Amino acid sequence: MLKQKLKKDKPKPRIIRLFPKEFIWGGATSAYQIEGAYNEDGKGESLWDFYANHLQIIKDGATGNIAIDHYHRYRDDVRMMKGLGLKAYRFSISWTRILPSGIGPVNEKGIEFYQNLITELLAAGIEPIPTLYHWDYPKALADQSGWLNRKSPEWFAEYAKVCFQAFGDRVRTWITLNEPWVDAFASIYWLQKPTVDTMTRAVQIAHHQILGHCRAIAAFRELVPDGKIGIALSMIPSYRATDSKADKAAAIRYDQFVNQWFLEAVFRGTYPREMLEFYRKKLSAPMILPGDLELMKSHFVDFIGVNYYTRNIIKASQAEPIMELEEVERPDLSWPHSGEIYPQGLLDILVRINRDYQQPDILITENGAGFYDESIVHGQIDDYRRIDFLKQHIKVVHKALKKGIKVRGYLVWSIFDNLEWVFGFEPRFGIIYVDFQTLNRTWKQSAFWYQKLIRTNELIK
Ligand code: GCO
Repeated sequence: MLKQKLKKDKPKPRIIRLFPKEFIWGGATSAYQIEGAYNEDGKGESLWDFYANHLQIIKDGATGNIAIDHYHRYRDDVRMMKGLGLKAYRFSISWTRILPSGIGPVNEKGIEFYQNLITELLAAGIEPIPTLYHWDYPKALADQSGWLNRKSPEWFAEYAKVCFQAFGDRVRTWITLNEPWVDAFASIYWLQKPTVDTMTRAVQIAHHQILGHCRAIAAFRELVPDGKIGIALSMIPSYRATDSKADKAAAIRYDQFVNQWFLEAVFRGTYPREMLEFYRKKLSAPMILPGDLELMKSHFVDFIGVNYYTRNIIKASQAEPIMELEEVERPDLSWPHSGEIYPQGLLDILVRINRDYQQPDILITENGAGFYDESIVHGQIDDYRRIDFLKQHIKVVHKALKKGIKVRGYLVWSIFDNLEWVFGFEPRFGIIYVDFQTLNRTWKQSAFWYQKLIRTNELIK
């Protein structure tokens, strides 16, 4: 009896996971999703400006014209980041703020905005980590077939050079592209339809993006010789639905389609052979010209950015005759927005990258959860579901560190609620709540939680 009572009163042991002193806690955003000021100070039109304003492809006709007005509020926003204790901030540079037509004349006002932002960040002790391209492609170049144009890698490198020259003396860590797979392929599902034609184009676009990435790295080595550069890839580990041979093959192919294609390109300068054959048979793409593979083989990343949200469960299917691409079994997608909560998938991906590509430096460049039903109640936003999500994934990061995997940092997506592409302003991903009418910012409970995690450097469960 007494024994039992004692047992009951005993506080549960607290499991404390300590992170290395130099671990980089941070947050991420992207230009189109937060900046607004879509036509101010000489900024040129981007494809997303065009989609939103002329094609109304975003839910409820929403646009990024104002977004969360970060362009005018960046000082306050950085102050909040400082309050959170962030060590790093990943943002993206709007290509058409710098080069309104994509190539050609530089817009000094655009340069000035990012100089000011970088100054604020450095003064706040926050490392700036810019992404050069987070999907807001210059409309003027899109009119010349965009990434489909054989010149597009060169265009991207020209823009990258301008950025390296302008900011390279103060910015050490860079990211070339955000999620080329999503940009090239997922956008087909959002904006068009998968057909032989659209898929053929997507494969070619993905190839040109990789070439652009390599050319940017080439320029980087010259202009910012002591900096580090990487790419942010959407990693979606794929698991077979059953043990059948067909499902197994389908899961492997899906993995090559989404993950391995890009991993091989940036680490080994090549593409997975089977996938290449598959594409060639179905689509007669990609067209790889002499010199392309040589370029890919001479410019590798210094680190890999992993964007992780969820996994896919794959079963073989006749459902999509175009690609005979596998069917993705999606669990309830309504909660959270980003899919099933599956932290093990993050560990699996980290273990695999570590094993297959000589233990590279890894930065978690995005991880987070979006919800549709958050609101302020009595001045508070109790987003316990997000806290739980973050805890589960950060726990996995700690596990990876214990295995010796070189995860250098973790950037939560996102610091602020923002414009979630075609889904508009409905799903909220921020640890800071934004009232989209007044644009007021309010810390959610997850922000307080994250602040404490950063301050103590320990995850307590
Ligand atoms: C991404 C996108 C982000 C999204 C986030 C949530 O890189 O996947 O860059 O812009 O907002 O992923 O879906």
